[in-house]
Amino acid sequence: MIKTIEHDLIVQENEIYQENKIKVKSNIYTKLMNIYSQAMEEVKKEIDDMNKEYNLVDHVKTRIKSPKSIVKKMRDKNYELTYQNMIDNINDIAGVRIIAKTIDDVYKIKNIIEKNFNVTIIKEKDYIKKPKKSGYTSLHIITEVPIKIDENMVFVKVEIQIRTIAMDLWANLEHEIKYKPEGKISKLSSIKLIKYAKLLNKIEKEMTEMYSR
Ligand code: 0O2
Repeated sequence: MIKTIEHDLIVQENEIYQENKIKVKSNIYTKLMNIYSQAMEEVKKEIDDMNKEYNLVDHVKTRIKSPKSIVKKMRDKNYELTYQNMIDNINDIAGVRIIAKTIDDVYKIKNIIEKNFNVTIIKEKDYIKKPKKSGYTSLHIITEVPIKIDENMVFVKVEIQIRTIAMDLWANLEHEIKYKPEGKISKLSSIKLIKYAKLLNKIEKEMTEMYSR
């Protein structure tokens, strides 16, 4: 039987009905996050199994989005802070980042996920073919992972970001630079960051050609 995550929880917890507003210190919030963690772990297991067979992955990172980041994202996107809005619209509460060695491997990994994993891809954003204005490159897929809770099957969203080591280096440094305590970065720094992203991409492509020859 297909149900959304919140259905069972609404039945179990009157609390969600009382106000419907997210309360990060409530049981309902903890339960929801546990379900997201379970889904994330399922994906991680499948990646480990895939890697035993294909050896395409350099390393994997997983994280559950912090309450602060969830609330910030909802505010930025102008969503009222309800559980329903969070479940429906915040796709990266459970996040898995796969770091691959080459751009070709990024797409091989995506194809294996699509064909072999027990997940459904519901959205794909290819920031490798079409980088973001900031210079950011990565392949994002939003998946739905079936999780059994009691006797019911629920489908839980997990965002998988697949990128190369070079793309990951840029994204991590850029993130640190952008969120420095001094606040907003200058126009010049933004331009430099775009330039470095392009340079790294060029170096990566040329080195990959040598490597695949
Ligand atoms: P954090 O700290 O990584 O959790 P969606 O609602 O799914 O359609 P979404 O999530 O609003 O779309 O946007 P997007 O751009 O597809 O994906 C957002 C995530 O991609 C970010 O998550 C980052 O992880 C990464 N990302 C996107 N753009 C950039 C960028 O310019 N620089 C860096 N370093 N990372 C980027 P969060 O929630 O912002 O943060």
